[in-house]
Amino acid sequence: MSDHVKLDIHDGIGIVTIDRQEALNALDDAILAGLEEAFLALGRDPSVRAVILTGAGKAFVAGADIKAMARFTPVEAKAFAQRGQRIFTLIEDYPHPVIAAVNGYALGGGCELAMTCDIRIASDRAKAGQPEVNLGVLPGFGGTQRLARIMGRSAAKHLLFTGEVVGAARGLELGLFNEVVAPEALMGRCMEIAAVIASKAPLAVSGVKRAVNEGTDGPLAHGLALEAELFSRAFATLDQKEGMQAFIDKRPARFLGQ
Ligand code: DAK
Repeated sequence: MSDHVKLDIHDGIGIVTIDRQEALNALDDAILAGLEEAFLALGRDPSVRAVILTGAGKAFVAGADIKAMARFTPVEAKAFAQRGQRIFTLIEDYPHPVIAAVNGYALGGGCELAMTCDIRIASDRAKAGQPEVNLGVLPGFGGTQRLARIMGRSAAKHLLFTGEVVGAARGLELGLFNEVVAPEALMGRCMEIAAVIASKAPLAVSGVKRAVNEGTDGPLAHGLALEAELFSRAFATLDQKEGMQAFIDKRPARFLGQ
């Protein structure tokens, strides 16, 4: 694994930590490569049921690396954006839930990274926003798209046009964060949520993620058709038989992910 991206896996929960504290975890090529490597490794490990993505130190991620970007030609900028978008999509499409533990600054590419995750739990010290307009650019890792989908176009445009950075409480009001907790409680709370998810039927949870991600941006009829298809596939799994038999037997279910 990359020097700046660590992956730990325990009890079905993967923890990915971005650790480049001297630059507040700013995203450079090495971190993008490390994130790709980590999520490909998670994808190969059948024991993993949920992932937590966080940053070391006082930042989640303070953005794409401005010092590296400052020298980009338009061609290099496009290649960087396409590479970042490909890796961010890999995280968004990872079949199990990904929880962002937003421990501090989540700015620009950092806010965009948190938005690829399914759930965002923030420390009360977190600060988030898309300040790219201060630098003469616009978001390049999906910020205009995902922010608007999460909080609505109007609230998203306000943040995107002004570059305003919001604190945890405002982020919660806007729907960017699911919960805000004390800094010392952040990882514990994320582990708690991940453990609940890990105890459920994994293929059913993956089906839910896919139905929401792929089904909610188009017409309702399309989303309902996708849900019906995924619902029917669940009846070809051992976990459906186990889950329903366990209910009838009045005992806890033991899910195998099959
Ligand atoms: N890039 C590089 N270095 C960064 C950085 C960043 N985004 N953020 C912080 N650092 C570095 C600082 O330069 C400093 O390094 P030294 O000077 O010590 O060498 C170190 O981290 C500590 O930062 P500060 O001294 O500034 O720490 P403070 O606590 O005083 O301030 C801060 C924290 C987060 C308020 C401040 O560092 C800050 O404003 N950082 C920049 C935040 C920001 O503007 N983020 C958005 C970046 S733009 C695209 C693809 C992607 C993107 C756009 C286009 N295409 C290819 C089209 C994405 C763009 C972005 O993410």
